[in-house]
Amino acid sequence: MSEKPIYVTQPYLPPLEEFVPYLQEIWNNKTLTNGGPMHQQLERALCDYLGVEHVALFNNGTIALLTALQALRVTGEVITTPYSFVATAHSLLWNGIKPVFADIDPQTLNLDPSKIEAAITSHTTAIMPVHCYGNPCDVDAIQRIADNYNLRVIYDAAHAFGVKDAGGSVLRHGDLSVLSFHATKVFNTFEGGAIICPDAKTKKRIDQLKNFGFVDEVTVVAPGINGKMSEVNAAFGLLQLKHIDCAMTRRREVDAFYREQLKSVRGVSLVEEVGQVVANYSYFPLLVEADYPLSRDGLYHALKDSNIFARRYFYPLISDFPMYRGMQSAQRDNLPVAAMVSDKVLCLPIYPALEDAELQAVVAVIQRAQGGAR
Ligand code: T4K
Repeated sequence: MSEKPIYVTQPYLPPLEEFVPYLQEIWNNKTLTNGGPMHQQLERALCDYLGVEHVALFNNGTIALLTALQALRVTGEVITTPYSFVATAHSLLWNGIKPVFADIDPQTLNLDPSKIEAAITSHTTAIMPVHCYGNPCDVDAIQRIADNYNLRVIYDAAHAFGVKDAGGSVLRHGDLSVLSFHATKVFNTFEGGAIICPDAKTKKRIDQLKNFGFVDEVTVVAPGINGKMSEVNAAFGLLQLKHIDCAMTRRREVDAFYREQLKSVRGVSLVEEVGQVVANYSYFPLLVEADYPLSRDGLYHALKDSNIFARRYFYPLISDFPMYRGMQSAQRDNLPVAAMVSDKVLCLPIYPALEDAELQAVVAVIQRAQGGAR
């Protein structure tokens, strides 16, 4: 039994005294929001760190998703995954777009390209895949489909901060990629998010949309929203960025420890990295199989009894929530892989401040149920 609770994640917080000079600067210049100096600095710093051309900061990932769809004037039907956080599909409904769910690939747990193609209708205008847990989608196959059918691609890249494939940042794929900087993410600004876009013209439209559609003091060109990131959030991002490599190193150690300890536990399978050259270790999902002595929920509760709060990301499937489950594409026989994975998945605690003894405690519960199997 762990003395203090161990949650699935814990935000990385640099020493408080390091944040004070940033606050002092904000207090001095009295610009609190609306694209101030911290906001501008963070956009530039993230372009450099991520290796992308344009970053538009947002107050959270969900508003960034809503705005990305508006920026590309997406309408009609969008093909997406049921195996994600509910914000992915909600961003479509909020825009009056019909989500069409397609099944996932059993290895990557991302949208299966062959299922995307089968879901296309005359109303389809875009695809919204998710790089789930930071594992890259099959971006080449998705782009081929998009090109063949003249569809837009907006990646929900909420989990994919810093992930690279052989060609560079995974965020360069598709028309737009959307990040979340929520407290629970690898890189956080308390709340926050961003749209990554390839050209200055699109960035300008996104910047207008996130500021009510204003172009200048008296001109509004679109029904925009308030999606701006405040100076305090941006300042925290600048500080966080100084520590990110260190935080990532510890995440990698945690991931390696779990993999080593759990590889020989019968009935537990791990999700392998696929396609990334640089991973971000944002989540540690495992699948509880039929030959493990406990059910997935049984293990979830056994961990809870030891003060360890693993999470069932992503259960239930988005397509099982009331506002989606009546849709034809939401039926379980259309989504057998997603349904199976959702019933087996459990995400273990992973964050930089996890101590070795805490890691041992997590693994011990999983091994104990196995009768100490090694
Ligand atoms: N797309 C995808 C694929 C996403 O995963 C998300 C967000 C979005 C879009 C939307 O992005 P944002 O609009 O959120 O920027 C959490 C997060 O709230 C959510 O951001 C995230 N995905 C989702 C996967 O997880 P909950 O309801 O599980 O969070 P909560 O409050 O239960 O937190 C989990 C654990 O983290 C807690 O048990 C303790 C720890 N925690 C949490 C917070 C908020 C802390 O230690 N400190 C904190 O401040 O949704």
